[in-house]
Amino acid sequence: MKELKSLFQEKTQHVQKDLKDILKNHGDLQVDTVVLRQVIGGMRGIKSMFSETSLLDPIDGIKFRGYSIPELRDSLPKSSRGDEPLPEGLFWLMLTGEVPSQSQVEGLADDWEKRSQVPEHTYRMIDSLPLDTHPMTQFSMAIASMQTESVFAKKYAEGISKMKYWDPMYEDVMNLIARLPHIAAYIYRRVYHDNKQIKADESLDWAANFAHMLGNNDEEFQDLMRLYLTIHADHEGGNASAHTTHLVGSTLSDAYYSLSAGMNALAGPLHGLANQEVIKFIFAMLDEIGTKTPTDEQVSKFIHKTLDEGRVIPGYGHAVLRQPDPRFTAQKKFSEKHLKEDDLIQVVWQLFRLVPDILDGLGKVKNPWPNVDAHSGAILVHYGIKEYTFYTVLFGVSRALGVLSNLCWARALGLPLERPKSVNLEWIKNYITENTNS
Ligand code: AMX
Repeated sequence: MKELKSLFQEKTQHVQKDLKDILKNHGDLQVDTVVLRQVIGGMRGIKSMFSETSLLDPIDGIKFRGYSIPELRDSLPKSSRGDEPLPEGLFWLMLTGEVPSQSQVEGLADDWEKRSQVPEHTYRMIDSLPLDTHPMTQFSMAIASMQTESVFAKKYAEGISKMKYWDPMYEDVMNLIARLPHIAAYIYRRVYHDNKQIKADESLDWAANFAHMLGNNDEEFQDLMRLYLTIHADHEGGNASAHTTHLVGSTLSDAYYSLSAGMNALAGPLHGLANQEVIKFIFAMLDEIGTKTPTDEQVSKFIHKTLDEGRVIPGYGHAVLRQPDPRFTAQKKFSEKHLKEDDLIQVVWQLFRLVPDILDGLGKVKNPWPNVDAHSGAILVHYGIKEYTFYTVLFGVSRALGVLSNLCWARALGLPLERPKSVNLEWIKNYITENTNS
């Protein structure tokens, strides 16, 4: 169907040109409470979602129920074997707005441990996929495959009152969170370690047990996982994975469908997949330059070459942030404490010194600073997790904490079906004619 394809391409060129002109000449034209630039430009900054768990400030970064990342590191309960906050505590905080006690997080970890049995058919489904299926595909499909277990779907079919939706949603959410590390570790061991699976250690906390099932019992790595699973958990409601989970949930789809959809959004390279793209970018750069310790000049040249090829610098930029991401800073602090001498970590810091000025020089990038994904890969490589196609799954296990607590809230508050209004080119042109002198 060559004719259809070329016709389509021709049509897109016209609309592209029209939209570009409209943005240039009428981008600031008010449409209801927003401007045309926001209608066409990915809804940037439109306040149109309600989300209790966290709030993102362009300068200060993410605050979870009012707590910044440094404050979380001080306030949340910790394991007796580490310095980093327990993600169980962050989940409790996001769900209730209260910092839990040590015994409350231990109780939550016990509860998740009891709920952690993954249905057999999920393992069989994963096993049926080709080994080279991207781990995010395996992860998303595994989550969807557990939908057979949904308490919400069962209760809905029985005719539950809408006042009670939150209760089966809470049960689904708790069951899902309990099982995610098991599925993720299973995929990791299946794909990269000859399917040699490692049994859970019930004595460990949620993150440390995950580290253990991945195959690393180093206490420093377990602490990294506590930090990692805490800082990636939430970034208010409008980011693509949170928004997708919320949108799908708003149709009263259960937590399994909703999270699986959210993970598909996380799998995009402009979102969570950027963590694998960053390390790929660094490896390609070191490979091309032929050294582990490149000069600033060599690095700058590679960055310019990447931009000249029409590609983005992964790990840099953000739709909301306008400062270095505090999640990047938290990982930098961890690395300054534990991994200062690591060559790859030095390259991450070298990029941090060089990339922002280069991006600024383009004159169009609104935020030239590193985001969360700029740092994580190099740390994981240090602890032996070198298989970067797995990185976004790690992000996903953490992101589930935020988006699933939001799902509980959405059902508890009876938040409605999401249904924004879209408009077409003809509508926009008529609107401009009716509302301007042109
Ligand atoms: N490298 C090169 N160009 C970049 C850039 C980067 N890191 N960040 C933004 N730009 C470009 C955009 O592509 C856009 O170019 P265009 O006008 O030719 O289309 C222009 O600068 C303006 O973009 P923006 O308003 O500054 O950013 P945005 O809100 O549209 O996009 C983001 C935000 C994150 C998608 C973008 O910065 C990007 O592509 N970064 C690299 C990928 C990445 O690191 N993603 C992870 C984000 C965090 C996460 O979700 N995990």
